[in-house]
Amino acid sequence: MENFDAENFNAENFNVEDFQIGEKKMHPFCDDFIQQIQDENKEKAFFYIMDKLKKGEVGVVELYSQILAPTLNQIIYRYEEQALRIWEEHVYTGIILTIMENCYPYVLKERDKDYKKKVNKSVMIICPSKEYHILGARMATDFFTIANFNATFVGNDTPQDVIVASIKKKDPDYIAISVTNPYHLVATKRTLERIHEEVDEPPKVILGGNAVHMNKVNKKNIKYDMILKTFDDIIELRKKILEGSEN
Ligand code: B12
Repeated sequence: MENFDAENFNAENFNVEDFQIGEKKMHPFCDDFIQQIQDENKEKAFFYIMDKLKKGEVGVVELYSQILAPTLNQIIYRYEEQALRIWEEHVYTGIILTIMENCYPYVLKERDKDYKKKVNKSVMIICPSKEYHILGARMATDFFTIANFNATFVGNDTPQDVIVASIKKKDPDYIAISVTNPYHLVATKRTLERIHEEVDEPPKVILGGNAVHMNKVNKKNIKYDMILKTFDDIIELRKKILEGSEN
């Protein structure tokens, strides 16, 4: 794909081979977990992971980054196979969302154990309009919570008016936008332009998600302050805020 450009977007430039598919090295629990979700065995997959969390054999950050995300991101298909694969994606996402909802007590436990000192910064996490891929944003929200930010997930497919209105009302310090499909960088760009036009003191803008990390995607026309990818990037931001070197 030649220089995907949010402004001069051409759908014909996109090839599935260009899509980044996440972590290369698989976690040792992945084989079992992938098999369970491919069998669509929600009960087995759920208790497999919950048991590992309960016994302390895996933590939330490791679970999200090295097991759940790569399990989904290893799915890669061509346009022609789409109809067959969408069903699987919905079923797998459902299983993973159930697991993530049940991770909340562990999220708070990890926050209180490792990052007790509050950051005193609020972050609103959204996906742009028409972006239905929700899991990256949900994981990022839990990562910010563990890092002891005041983090709120607003939604996937969030309309521009809703984003602008909630920023005016809630006045967050940061807005984090998770974009999976590069098509949605156009909506992201327009949303950020509107925020800068309509909000007196706009929040700092964090971009994340696979669309943002694709090598050939040109982001120069998008108004953002930083790109973050991993939990460690969020911890780096936390460190800078607590040291006073991030204004
Ligand atoms: C699940 C899935 C779906 C589900 C989503 C369900 C849901 N509610 O989320 C459904 C079935 C709805 C779906 C729909 C579609 N999908 Co889909 N989908 C996927 C799949 C299999 C997994 C994506 C995912 O959830 N990964 C897990 C998350 C957790 O990983 P992640 O996003 O990388 O997040 C990690 C990091 O990136 C980071 N992160 C993410 N965001 C942020 C933000 C910040 C601030 C930070 C710090 C970190 C961070 O944190 C996470 C943990 O490490 C991918 C496969 C792939 N290879 O990517 C295809 C994929 C993304 N989909 C694709 C396509 C084409 C579509 C559809 C267009 C298909 C169709 N015609 O319907 C639609 C588009 C819908 C839309 N308008 O958005 C393509 C995209 C290629 C392209 N052209 O862009 C892919 C790559 C599949 C393929 N063809 O190979 N999809």
